[in-house]
Amino acid sequence: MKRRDFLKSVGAVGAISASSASAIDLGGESILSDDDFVMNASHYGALWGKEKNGRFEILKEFEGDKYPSSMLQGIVARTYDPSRITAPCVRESYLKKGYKADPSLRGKEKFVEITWEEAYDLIAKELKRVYKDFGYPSVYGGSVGWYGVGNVNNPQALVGRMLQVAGGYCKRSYTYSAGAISVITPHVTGTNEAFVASASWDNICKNTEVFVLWGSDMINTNQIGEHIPTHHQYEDFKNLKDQIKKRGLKVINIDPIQTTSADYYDAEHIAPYPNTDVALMLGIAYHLADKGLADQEFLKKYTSGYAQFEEYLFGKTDNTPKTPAWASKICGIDEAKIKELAELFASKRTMLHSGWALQRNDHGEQPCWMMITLAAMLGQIGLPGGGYDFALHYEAQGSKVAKFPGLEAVAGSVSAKGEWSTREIPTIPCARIVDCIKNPGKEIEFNGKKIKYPDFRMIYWAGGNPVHHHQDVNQLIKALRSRIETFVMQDCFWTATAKMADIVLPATLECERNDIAKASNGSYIFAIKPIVKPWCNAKDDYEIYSNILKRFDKAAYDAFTEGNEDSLSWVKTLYERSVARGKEMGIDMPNFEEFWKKGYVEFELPKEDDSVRLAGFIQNPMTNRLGTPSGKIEIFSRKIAKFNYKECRAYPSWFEPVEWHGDKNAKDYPLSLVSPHPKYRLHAQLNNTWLRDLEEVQEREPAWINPQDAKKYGIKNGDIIKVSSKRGSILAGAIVTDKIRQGAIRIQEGSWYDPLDWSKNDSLEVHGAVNVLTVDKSTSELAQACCITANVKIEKFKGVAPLVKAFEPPIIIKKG
Ligand SMILES: Nc1nc2c(c(=O)[nH]1)N[C@H]1C(S)=C(S)[C@@H](COP(=O)(O)OP(=O)(O)OC[C@H]3O[C@@H](n4cnc5c(=O)[nH]c(N)nc54)[C@H](O)[C@@H]3O)O[C@H]1N2
Ligand SMILES: Nc1nc2c(c(=O)[nH]1)N[C@H]1C(S)=C(S)[C@@H](COP(=O)(O)OP(=O)(O)OC[C@H]3O[C@@H](n4cnc5c(=O)[nH]c(N)nc54)[C@H](O)[C@@H]3O)O[C@H]1N2
Ligand SMILES: [Mo]
Repeated sequence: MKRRDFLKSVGAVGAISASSASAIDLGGESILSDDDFVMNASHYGALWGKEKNGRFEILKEFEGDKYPSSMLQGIVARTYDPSRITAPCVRESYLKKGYKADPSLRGKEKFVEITWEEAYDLIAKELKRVYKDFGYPSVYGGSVGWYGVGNVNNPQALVGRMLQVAGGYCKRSYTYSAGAISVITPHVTGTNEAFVASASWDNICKNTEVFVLWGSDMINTNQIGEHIPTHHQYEDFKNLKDQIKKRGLKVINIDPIQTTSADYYDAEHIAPYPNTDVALMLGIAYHLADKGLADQEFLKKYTSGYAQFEEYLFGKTDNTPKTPAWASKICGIDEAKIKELAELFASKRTMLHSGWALQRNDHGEQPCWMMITLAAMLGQIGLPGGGYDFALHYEAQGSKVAKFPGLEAVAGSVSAKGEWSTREIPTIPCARIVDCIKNPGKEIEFNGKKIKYPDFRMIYWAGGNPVHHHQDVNQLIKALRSRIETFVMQDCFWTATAKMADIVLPATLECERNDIAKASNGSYIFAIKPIVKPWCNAKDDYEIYSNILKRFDKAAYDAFTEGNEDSLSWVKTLYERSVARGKEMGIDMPNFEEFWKKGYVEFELPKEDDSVRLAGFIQNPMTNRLGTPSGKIEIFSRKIAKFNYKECRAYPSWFEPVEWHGDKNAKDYPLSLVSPHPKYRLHAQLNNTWLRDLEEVQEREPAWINPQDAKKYGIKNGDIIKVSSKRGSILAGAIVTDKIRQGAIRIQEGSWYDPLDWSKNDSLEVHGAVNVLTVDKSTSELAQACCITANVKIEKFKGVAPLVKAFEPPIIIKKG
């Protein structure tokens, strides 16, 4: 398949051809030499950028990028979007009254521009006050979320590094991405399964007979990278597709949505109700056990506790056998189909691959545990092309990795010893933030331990946008309008979170700074060179923190900087450490000057990678014991049994979600929400560019609904609809499509929050910010991870559609 055809199949061709036209075919003839372009990089890929008349105007895809993402094309536009923050700003009454300003006015007031020196003074003074009055755990520096790329200017690592030496802080544990899987799977297999593929793509392409996309749209989610994507994995995706014709590989998509990946593989679509997968898995497991299809030898040799689980499966513990008929009522898939799946999986080499959406739901620990259990019953774990996987959808996992010396990053804590060395840094599970703000001193369970919430008074958030990413946004806004005395936000744009802050600091974008980054698969180290000067008064994150620390002890400043005055100095230090490590590994690298001039160093990828992660354990489970108490796969966990939790038993099991199609509120709120990751954005990033025109309906985030539901609620394709849950309402644009199952609704996360009236709590949201609808509950006492779910109702919006103002900055009183 040619690249262009591929892009067409993932729906990106329009954007790519438009960009190529502006980048190289200027009037049919190139007027720019390659020398005019500067190397830079982003979450969407590496790029060559060109400045014209002082502005970043032209962008070329990096030639080593195998399948450039259309998102790359938003980078120029975002640089000059009016939503850019142009100077440090302070909320009007905060400037007058400081921490005594009325918190309930957040998001309702004007801002006043101040100088950087004033901003640094203000923050340093306030940190010192909070340390003195309340103690350091009252400073929350636990920003969670994304930011730009670059191993120096990672605002989150750096905010922790700064606060550590300034006097201490409370940080967060885990993420919204993989909170439940990261806590449960170490109990089950001894490994955090979220970030390591179970087998290489080469191995899967050779051996797998049935490939199951169980809540994974890997062709969408691999577009971006935590590090720089080179999209080599799209060659693997293509290879997998070739196996359909070559070897009769079957691809099955188990997802309420017929996804981009399902379309690409022409997969069989099995569409359960959202948040009911554990029941479906149990129904399959029951049929395997009942028909003697479960691999007893495997279970005996490699797992522990299957017998206890089987009692539950057969209903001996609760009088409810988890038969296919039982499962069918919950998940909405025919009983016959459930049996067919069980028999198919047992008779073929089957890879059960899941992304992370299942574990981002209520009791998200269970689908991970249950999928591993199901794979164990099939007896194919550790065999070529079989078993389970939770990582192939992310960061080029499973794809070949280059022999590469690594690239260090400026760490989130300092290495120098000082008065900070003995200070304990408390943590809270990131998604419990609102519970924590509202209930200081409350004790919660967390993975067998107890955590006592600190009394937050000051929040310093850098990288991330909680008003888009956190569930039940109306509650978050109310919490931020209550106890918090000072809220500092450091971002490049006037996101809704920045609008809610007291002190807002403008950070540079990658195209405006010096930095360094690696490719996700280790195939390159990239120079991030400034294409243009920082927009208005923006500064590098590193520079901002260093300057704040100049207001503290010299020892703190020195520990933070390690003698590096600016980003470029760190870039050199980090590169030279790679060169030194390369030497030890026999990898020759150019010196810094040559690297910087050329813009990248390339590292060779191996021709083949035929690895299977658990093969060693399967060959010899005695010498290659897993890191669990029994050394085996734990289907029953004695350790979890001891925790005695209500929402996580000692074996994988079905719990009714807080909201779902089968609960008693479903009459009033009949549709189950799925809010996957967007196709033309990285969360809320790039929503402030023309990329949104590729998807929006009447300027609102699209909401996919099934034709049967559309008919029932009197909605037509293209209508503006009001979507409401028990927590709030948003407007969205209806797309009526049979790519979604009846009874479900799909609204992507990341549309910029836009309340009709900022001065009110619980305002109608008019742009489609889906987290106004979702519920703020934790998955269970075990992981305390986010649970992104909601039951909603829909109606056609009548009247004049409110203007979308999400991308307008607040009113700002300028200096002078
Ligand atoms: N409903 C629903 N909600 C979800 C999810 C879901 O699936 N459904 N997914 C969850 C998941 S997995 C995640 S990871 C979160 C993501 O949520 P976030 O990570 O909070 O979302 P982003 O929009 O990527 O926010 C990153 C912010 O960093 C800023 N930024 C970029 N570069 C820089 C920089 O160099 N310096 C500074 N200081 N700032 C910078 C950007 O402008 C942007 O505002 O959302 C979670 N929320
Ligand atoms: N384009 C793009 N790529 C991204 C990101 C982005 O914002 N944009 N974000 C990155 C980040 S931070 C992360 S954490 C990863 C996230 O990676 P994932 O968590 O895997 O991605 P999602 O899009 O949330 O969900 C994947 C699929 O699960 C389906 N799904 C949702 N609920 C259910 C359910 O109850 N049952 C079943 N069977 N399926 C369900 C969704 O319809 C979707 O097709 O993606 C990364 N990649
Ligand atoms: Mo994520």
